[in-house]
Amino acid sequence: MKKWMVPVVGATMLVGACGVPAEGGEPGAGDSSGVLLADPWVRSTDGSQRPDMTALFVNITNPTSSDVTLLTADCGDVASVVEVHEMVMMDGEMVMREAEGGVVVPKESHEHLAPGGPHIMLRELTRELPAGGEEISCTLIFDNGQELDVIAPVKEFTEEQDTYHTHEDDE
Ligand SMILES: [Cu+2]
Repeated sequence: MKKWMVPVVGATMLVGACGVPAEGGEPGAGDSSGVLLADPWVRSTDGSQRPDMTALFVNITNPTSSDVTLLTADCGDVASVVEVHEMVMMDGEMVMREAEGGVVVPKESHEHLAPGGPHIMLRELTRELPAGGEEISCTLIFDNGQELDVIAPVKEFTEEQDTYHTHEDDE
């Protein structure tokens, strides 16, 4: 199976910037290039009420003319269970659940995996993940056959990162 390598090691400051394939993307390359990943990070377990779980976030851009679905991810031995999650409104509350069939990245658009939105859930962590301590290597698997590697630094969650995501129940 083909592998597309996306150099995302150099962390950019473009957290949440829309539609910017930070590095490795060829602007205007169009259809043939497939989906692109930018700004991956993993939430630190520092101060977490549930240090046994965390999530991977990344911006996915789909410049192609077909919808592409993120099916699953492989993050090695850091977590025993890796699931693609979505947020849904239940009884007036946003709750997460496994995204049946994956998360769709619409054609010529993008999907932000971000706090408050869809994410890659890492459950049954095999160790704690202090901020700044390490980088997590994951392979994201899409229904168009792409398997994209990311190297996600472990970072603390900040409100700044959350402001890029709007919820239906925001003021
Ligand atoms: Cu989750």
